[in-house]
Amino acid sequence: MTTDPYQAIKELGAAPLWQYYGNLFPVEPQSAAVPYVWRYQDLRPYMLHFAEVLSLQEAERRVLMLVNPGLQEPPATVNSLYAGIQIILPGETAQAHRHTASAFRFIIEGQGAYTTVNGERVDMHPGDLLLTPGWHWHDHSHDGAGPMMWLDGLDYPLVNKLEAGFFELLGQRMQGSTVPDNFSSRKFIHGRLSPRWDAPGGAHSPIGNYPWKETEQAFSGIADDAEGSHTEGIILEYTNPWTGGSVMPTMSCRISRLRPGFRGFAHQHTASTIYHVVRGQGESIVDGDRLTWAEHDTFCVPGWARYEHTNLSMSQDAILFSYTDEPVMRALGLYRVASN
Ligand code: 1HN
Repeated sequence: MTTDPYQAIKELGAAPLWQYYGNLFPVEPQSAAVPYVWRYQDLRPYMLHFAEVLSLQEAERRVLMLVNPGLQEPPATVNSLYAGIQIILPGETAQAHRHTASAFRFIIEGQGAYTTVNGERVDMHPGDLLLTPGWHWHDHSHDGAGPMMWLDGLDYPLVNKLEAGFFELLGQRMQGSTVPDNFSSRKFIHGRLSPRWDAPGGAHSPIGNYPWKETEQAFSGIADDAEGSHTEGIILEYTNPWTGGSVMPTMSCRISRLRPGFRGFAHQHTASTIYHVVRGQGESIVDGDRLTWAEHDTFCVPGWARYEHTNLSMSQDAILFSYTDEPVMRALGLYRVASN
């Protein structure tokens, strides 16, 4: 053989597995994402700045992406999921589009804005969770006073890795309203009694808005001394009424209450998680990094990172909204936990 056989097989589109084994088959996952906190009080002035200098005619959406330092290109917050903070001003509209990536909004501050999802106008209030399942038309409007800000969550990093991303503009800026406002939330308002006149749905929840006032009621109905989770406190999952499972096939959305002084057990799982602080202050130790957090901050726990949460207040609850790709991991038989 005259030529280098390694060079020759490379030119033939082949590679020696023995040189790749360790990287392709690590003993355990090592996420490219790093533990990180995005501080709302630091980002908020820039949200207001861009609201002043950039119109929604120029930007499809006015959003600051929360980019993990380990996942810059393409930008993502954890391996499979994305978080961003969006701002819309009174009188503005964000034009109608749809994509196969699923999305939700968790409302941070403001009043008077709404989104229209497949013809249903859905109002926004702080603490509400609004769903935009994949391939649903959505546009945003603001008829109130003052800026409105929310956290966007999407699964596009996963959808794009699966090469299943499609995007389409409606062709007119805003959708018409085709059903009564907030129709789906009122239709499914009672979690244990679902309408049976429609054919039961499937993969995603039919509910446009899970209002904060119901979330609060759910917490107030649970005894203060309820055991809760040793790692996440009193954690509730927003459910799809058709299945009892996660609100969307790729993302489970949750809300948890860490009682004053709560100190969670250390824990790790293959699912990646993004947390958003509704209120309170605390710290999470994630793979040895101490992430301190306060109201409206967002932080991440990459897959297989070992983490523990602490509520640093001895008198106030800490309330954490979170979303995770756990449904994907479970569906694929890849969900694993370790807690020693
Ligand atoms: C999107 O469509 C919205 O509709 C927000 O408000 C953030 C981030 C990436 C891709 C699409 C929205 C997004 C997004």
